[in-house]
Amino acid sequence: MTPYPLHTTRRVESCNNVWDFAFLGAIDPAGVDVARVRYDDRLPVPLAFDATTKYAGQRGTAVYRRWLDIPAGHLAKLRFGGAGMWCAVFVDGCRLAEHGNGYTEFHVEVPPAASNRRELVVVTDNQFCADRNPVQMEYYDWYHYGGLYRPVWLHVLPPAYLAAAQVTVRDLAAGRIQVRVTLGGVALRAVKLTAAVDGTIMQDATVSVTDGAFTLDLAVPDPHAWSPADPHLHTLRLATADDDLIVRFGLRTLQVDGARLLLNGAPLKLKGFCRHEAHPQFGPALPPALMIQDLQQLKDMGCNFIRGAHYPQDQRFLDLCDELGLLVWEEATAWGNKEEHFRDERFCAAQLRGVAEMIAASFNHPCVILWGFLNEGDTRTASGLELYRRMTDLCHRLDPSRPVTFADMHVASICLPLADVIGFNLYPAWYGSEKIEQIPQVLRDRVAVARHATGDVRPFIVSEIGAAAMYGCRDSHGTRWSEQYQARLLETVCSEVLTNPDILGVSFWQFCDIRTSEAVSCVLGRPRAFNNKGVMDEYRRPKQAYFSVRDAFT
Ligand code: ADA
Repeated sequence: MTPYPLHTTRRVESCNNVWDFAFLGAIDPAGVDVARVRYDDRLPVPLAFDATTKYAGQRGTAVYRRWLDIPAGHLAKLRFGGAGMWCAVFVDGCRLAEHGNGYTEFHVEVPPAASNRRELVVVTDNQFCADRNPVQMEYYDWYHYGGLYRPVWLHVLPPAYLAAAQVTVRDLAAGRIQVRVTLGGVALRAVKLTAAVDGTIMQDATVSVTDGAFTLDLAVPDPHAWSPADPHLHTLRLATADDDLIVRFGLRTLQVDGARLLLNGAPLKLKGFCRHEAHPQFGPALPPALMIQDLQQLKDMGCNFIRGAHYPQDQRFLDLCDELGLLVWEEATAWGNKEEHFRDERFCAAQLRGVAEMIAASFNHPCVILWGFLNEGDTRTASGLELYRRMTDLCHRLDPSRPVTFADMHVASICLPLADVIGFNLYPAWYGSEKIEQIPQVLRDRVAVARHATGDVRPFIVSEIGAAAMYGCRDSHGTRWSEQYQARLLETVCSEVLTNPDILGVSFWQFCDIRTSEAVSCVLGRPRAFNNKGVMDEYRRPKQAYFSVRDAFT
């Protein structure tokens, strides 16, 4: 399953078959002599090296190698869906790129050479290192795998190629869109281009190029709006003499209106879950069939909303959300960061880069309705305010069409006025001493806190709430950790969220149980080294709360 954008004229090849693989242990990856690595295994990719039996639980440097067939003299590009937690890319022994942040897509241009057969080596590393990857830290509450956990594709390119096209809806009723096109390779001053929407040519002309980019204003011949109930998609094909690029988009608008978020002018109620990409057998390298099953289970529960916790989700998953009409809060990688991080320019730069990479990769997904970042950062601090402002400004600049949010947890937050949509994580009757019956009042109080902080009325999402339940623990007392307790708590939240017009929606914590790090499990109380707040266990077997949510949402 290849994610959009697609191409019909250039050669695109999946690199997801077997690679030579060597695990070198806990060494400094900078010291790897790629020419001398002895490959001791063969691994299919994508496969996180920590998800397999042999490599489970290991931290260190792992090296992948395969051969690329690129015609001599041709430019090429490698598209990496995600490489954790850091990697360096070498072609024929030349270091072409480095990338930290395992969950964002990145591209590496491969310069032409005289040979047809090129050696690709990817050195990956999942040791925690603030220099290599400041956005994934050991204390975060999920397990950080390693390796190529999302697909890699090879693109054989013409000298000047179509790098990206971003579609923005200008007029929903008239079906008018604006397309920002970026070129790569040899710099051109003008390009002859055909633009077809759903197969109908809407423009065929020479356009001038400024700084490697140009903008088109196009009409969609038979416009059909996208919505969760009717997730209709259109395609745009751009073609030059020797390249093409096919993007898929949906015609929909978003608008914040007081406490409401309007999609195509109609108010939304968001009903959903936070979801990590994880499974005991596949680690973070979920096969498409499992993504589909996850979505079927969300639909079965009556959900229309997913918060991608706490990193951008796989592009193939977002393609499926576009097709099935699920709405997504997409979020850059972070967790509970503090002042010491916000004061570290390395951390700030990596955050800004992560959000820019996320927006570049996901711009055309109609399913994405919110850009988010910095989950539960310390929003009470001046340095926090500074970084949250930089992140908000960047999101608005890169994409003025979507509202910006972040999951806050601090009643004394000074960052809330920056958010277009307020997100609050809270765990009444779980970490706190409240009773389940008090939850509705706690939620109303939190809405009041947000209004006081912003001085106005904005949409409010309960971005996390929940309770842990051990799968199979059914207890007639209905105490904490039992399936009954979790079910009762979630039921109570559902009835408040569904009836309170001041609450835009909820993304329960969480879709299914997930592995976390052992360090976290001691400090936060995580039996089995799992975060057990899923309404399903890690194999997607439903707990009682699954059915309570389904009853409430459907
Ligand atoms: C936080 C955090 C989640 C998870 C949750 C919990 O809100 O954002 O990732 O750790 O708490 O289970 O306590």
